[in-house]
Amino acid sequence: MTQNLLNNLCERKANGQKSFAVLIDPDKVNLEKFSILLELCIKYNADYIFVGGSLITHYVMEEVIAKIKEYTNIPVILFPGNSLHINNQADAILLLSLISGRNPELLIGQHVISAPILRKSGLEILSTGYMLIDSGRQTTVSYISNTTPIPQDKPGIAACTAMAGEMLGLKLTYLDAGSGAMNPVSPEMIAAVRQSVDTPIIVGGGINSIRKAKNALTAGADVIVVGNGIEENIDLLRQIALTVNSYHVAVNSQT
Ligand code: 1GP
Repeated sequence: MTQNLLNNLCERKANGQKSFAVLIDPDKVNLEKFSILLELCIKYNADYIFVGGSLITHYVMEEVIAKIKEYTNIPVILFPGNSLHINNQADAILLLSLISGRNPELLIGQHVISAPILRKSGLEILSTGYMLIDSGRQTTVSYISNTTPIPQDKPGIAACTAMAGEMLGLKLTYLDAGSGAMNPVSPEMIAAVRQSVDTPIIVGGGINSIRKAKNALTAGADVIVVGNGIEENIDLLRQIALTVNSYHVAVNSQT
């Protein structure tokens, strides 16, 4: 199975290059206006398009991915809530093990059910230590996953959890405050995780301003994921893309 995206993520991390993933929740897509969003993703060089969510009620995943593929070659990475969200039109899947929680279904159960389907799918498998971080109020993902997020003021727990995930062989670490989070993952927590693992670190949940994006990137996030903020203000896509790009320029000018 190819590991192009994983290799690319690791290379970017090694070069200090930051990435921007636009998260598309199929439930919230207006297929008629979708082309505008996709054109902005192309214009501002979004690095990845994540598709998914913890609860999908409108089964338009197929149409959403087909439309993305019609417009652009930006890699489409599934961000699934469960095994029903596997779709082999995408390029890759974040195979999430919810290591911050103690729900065996989301640590290994769904993975066992999905393994033969994934093997046949041709999707690149991105094994990911997925950690939910408390954001000040309960999010859909913590309710649906039936897990307790890591307290936001306990960076040490996050660091040890990420370390354990890396020791178990997980290739990426994803710190998520949950979609529409009141507070994003704190810079202190991102920095603590950064010091404890070598995997690329993905950070998302509640990043809805340039300031919050900068905080995450400066603290050590390699990829930032933005969904809700762009749904509310489509211009945020441009703002975040330019912010991420400015880190790239800063790195290049040092060399
Ligand atoms: C949620 O990390 C993602 O799982 C993105 O969150 O929708 O709040 O940007 P937002």
